[in-house]
Amino acid sequence: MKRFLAALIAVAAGVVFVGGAAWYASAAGAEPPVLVATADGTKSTPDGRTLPHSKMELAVYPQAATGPQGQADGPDQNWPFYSPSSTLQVPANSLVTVRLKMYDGSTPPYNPFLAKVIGTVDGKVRVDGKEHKELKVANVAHSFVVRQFPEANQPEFFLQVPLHGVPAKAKNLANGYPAPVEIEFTFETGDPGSYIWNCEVPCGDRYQWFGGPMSERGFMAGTFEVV
Ligand SMILES: [Cu+2]
Repeated sequence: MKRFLAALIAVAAGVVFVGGAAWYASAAGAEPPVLVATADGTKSTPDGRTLPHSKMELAVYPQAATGPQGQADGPDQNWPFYSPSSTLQVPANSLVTVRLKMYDGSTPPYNPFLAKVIGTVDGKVRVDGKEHKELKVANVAHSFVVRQFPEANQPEFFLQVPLHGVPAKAKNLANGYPAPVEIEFTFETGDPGSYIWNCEVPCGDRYQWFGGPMSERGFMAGTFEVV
């Protein structure tokens, strides 16, 4: 019986170890394939400089379960996510225009600061063609916030763009989603550096809705390389 117990304990310890390793690997977050901004000629800044221009197409979906690609194997099928990737790469010393289709409804942030646009080239975000310096808190669905690693010794870079949600009453189309809100913003990059981005509104789960997808690459967090 003693030997049986010892064997049982050894097996249990093995299960805990392997499970723990798998948990750690998933917590570390698999890095989705890199999405590189595509070159698109040149563009003028509001202060009259002409810089190389590139563009990037993104979308935010409310649920991985019905998502179009990639995220079907995510840790939770009800998590909202950025598509087609959360691993982003943009060129240095350039203007970059992001066009984002928002398919999710609003999750208002707890603080109106998070509804302000900071760091775009004109201080604005375009929502279905209309320009805004900030959004009504109640309309914010997610946000795109790029920032430093705390210990970083590299060019300062900060960008905060609140993303307008689809109206609560919007009806789903045949593809299972409402017509998306078309969001556009342009920012200027400096010298090369490695940054991270997060959504900063409480769209997740667990404690105060800042867990789950909020800390998972492939969902509401990722890397942002300026090269
Ligand atoms: Cu979010």
